[in-house]
Amino acid sequence: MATFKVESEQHGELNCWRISNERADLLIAQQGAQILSYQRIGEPPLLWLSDQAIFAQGKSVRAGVPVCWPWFGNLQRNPEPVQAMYGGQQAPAHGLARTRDWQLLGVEEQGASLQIEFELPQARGQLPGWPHDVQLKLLIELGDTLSVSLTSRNLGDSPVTISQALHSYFAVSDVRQARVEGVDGLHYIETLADWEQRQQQGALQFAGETDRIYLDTPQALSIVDPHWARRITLTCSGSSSAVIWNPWTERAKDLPDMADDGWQRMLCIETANVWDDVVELKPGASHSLQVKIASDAL
Ligand code: TA6
Repeated sequence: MATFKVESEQHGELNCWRISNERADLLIAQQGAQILSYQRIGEPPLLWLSDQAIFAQGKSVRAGVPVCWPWFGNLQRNPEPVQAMYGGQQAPAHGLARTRDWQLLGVEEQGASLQIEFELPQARGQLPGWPHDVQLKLLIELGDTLSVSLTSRNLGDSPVTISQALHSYFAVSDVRQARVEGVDGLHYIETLADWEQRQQQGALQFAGETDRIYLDTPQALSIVDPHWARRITLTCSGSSSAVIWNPWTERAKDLPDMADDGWQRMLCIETANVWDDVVELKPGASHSLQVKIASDAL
């Protein structure tokens, strides 16, 4: 007996699927295999979908969980082995996977959860400027929690080095009231101050534009949202780095797909393999980057 409902939806130029049951509602786009929204029934949204999101081919949606692969951010800021993998002209920010159509391999119930699996066929040697042979799959599991797992398997005969992230946008009542726990004492790269290395004191509270790479991260990080009386917990594996981002007032004004005050209702914690945490895949090797997202009342 199917307990999940799966419906096709069109959002602008993008093919999407809405998957729902009595506990949660999930919207996924074929482009980028990108989760666009996730809400547990009776709670505010867990993942944030911008009010001014643009649903266009070739453009990542400002929402949910964009998959950054086979590099994160500006390629020029990546370690040399990641840069050396790319032979194209202009390297798009956050790689090549988030703006391409993935193939839906299957939707299957496993006990009380639903597994949705995607593959990016072009990763097998057909990405422009990136001629390596990697099987790239994304497994989304919807149950009591939401789990997202990105697996890269090197099918070629030479090593492949990647950086990557599950660039998750979380919904909060007001970022100025929220805090991120689990970062106390960690070293981080302050990308807004010449990529200087600093050390975090206490929980992270937001008081301005934030764009940091946290290093040697623990398995669990959480977002405490006092107004919504909610804690969102991220449990990560295959990762020891995380990027935390909020554009704040001025950067948000420059983003055409974010309302001028949209920054107040979101923050990104991006489960990542970046900086000195990039992944080298020997021929035949595979790596999975995973985040499980849960929420509890405070
Ligand atoms: O992860 C942080 C970051 O790299 C920021 O520097 C900011 O640019 C953000 O991602 C969003 O990037 P995008 O290309 O999606 O506009």
